[in-house]
Amino acid sequence: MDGAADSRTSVVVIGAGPAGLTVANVLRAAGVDCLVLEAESREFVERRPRAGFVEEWAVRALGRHGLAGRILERAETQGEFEFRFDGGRHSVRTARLSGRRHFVYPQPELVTDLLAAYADRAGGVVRFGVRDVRLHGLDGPEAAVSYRDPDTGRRHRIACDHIVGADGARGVSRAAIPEGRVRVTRHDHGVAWLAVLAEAPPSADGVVFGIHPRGFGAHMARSADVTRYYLEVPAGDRAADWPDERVWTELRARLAAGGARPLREGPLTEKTVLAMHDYVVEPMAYGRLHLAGDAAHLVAPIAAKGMNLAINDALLLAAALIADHRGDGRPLAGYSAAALRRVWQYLEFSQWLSQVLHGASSGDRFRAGTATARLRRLLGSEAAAKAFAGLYLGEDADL
Ligand code: RFL
Repeated sequence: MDGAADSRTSVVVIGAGPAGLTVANVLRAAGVDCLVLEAESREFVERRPRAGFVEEWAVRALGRHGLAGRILERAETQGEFEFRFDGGRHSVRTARLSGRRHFVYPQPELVTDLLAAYADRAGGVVRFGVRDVRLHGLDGPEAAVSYRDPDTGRRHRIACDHIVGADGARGVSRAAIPEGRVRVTRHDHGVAWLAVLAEAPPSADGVVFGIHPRGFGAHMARSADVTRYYLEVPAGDRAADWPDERVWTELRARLAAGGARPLREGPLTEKTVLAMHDYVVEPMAYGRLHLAGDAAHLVAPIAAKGMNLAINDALLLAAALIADHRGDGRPLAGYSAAALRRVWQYLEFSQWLSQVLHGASSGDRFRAGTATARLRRLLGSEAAAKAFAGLYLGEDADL
């Protein structure tokens, strides 16, 4: 749409996920005007099930902005996990090895907290249910975002200095960048995972990775009465191919080990097949548009990194936008390079873990053999275990 803007703000944030809401909170606290546009309703984004692990550095960083109160109050922390293979159980004590822990905090809880802080306590504006969002003037002197109001059908146009594209993997921001101005690198792990949520208490204390010739299987404690499970499934399978009984049969087989508690079963409330692939957009910015979170990079949820990267991007970007607002454009110019350092570290770690988890079921003797060698090194060498724990907990971002 062309034509005059009906309002103006400094920053328009597209997407009310962890990335967009973190940026909006930090900007508002610093007195930088902003507005959030979200395609879904508030109820929907506050319930969408997804991530569950927040790394300790991310909790501390949110805490410095007053955004971690409820996490620190309510989240359980985990300091070890278990590999199961060849019928044996092998614990990796990540907290002892790295000095840090994972916080178990479901993504909808974090989104609810961030919305409460921004919209309810700080009086920030979020327009929910917006339709047909379009970006304008990305490489000109002033940008704008337009959208259709869901109730009136009227188009609105908001002029702004900067746009934060935090609209996830399927948003419109990335697609607004003209062809050839950014490089998109893709990687396919060649497998899919069936992600399920069971209305059942956990059957182990924390995370269990089952490595099995039939395919990888995982158990992740979420709360006293909800457990997340993953099953490696052939690429192209649909959720409908996996009735509940088939899921439990495979989980029992892949997570079996001497001395392990039997799985506590319950109704499966969510079943989604996730293709395990990654992409990275470089640079993460074009003109007045700055991408953050899954809009800029998708990391297959193999190592539970995506939401942590979204938070890292958001904090770097918010600080850079605040500096720009105060007349120093250098941090904004360096935002993409700074954010990409952690992105590539996490992609590399996810790929490493993917090879360990999927080697046994690959049907390839070389991949299976090297995966076992990695596992044995990790379990047998304190130095290898420490390096692993550091990456698992996300410390080595500045390498
Ligand atoms: P989000 O959360 O997708 O939010 C984007 C928001 O933008 C809205 N939107 C639009 N709004 C306006 N106009 C448009 N045209 C729009 N198009 C979309 C969407 O409705 C949404 O509200 O992206 P963000 O903020 O970048 O956050 C990224 C994380 O959501 C993602 O990386 C994680 O969920 C990944 N992930 C995990 N990450 C972790 O760090 N730890 C984990 O344990 C973990 N587990 C997971 C995961 C992702 C999973 N799935 C479903 C892919 C487990 C699963 C199963």
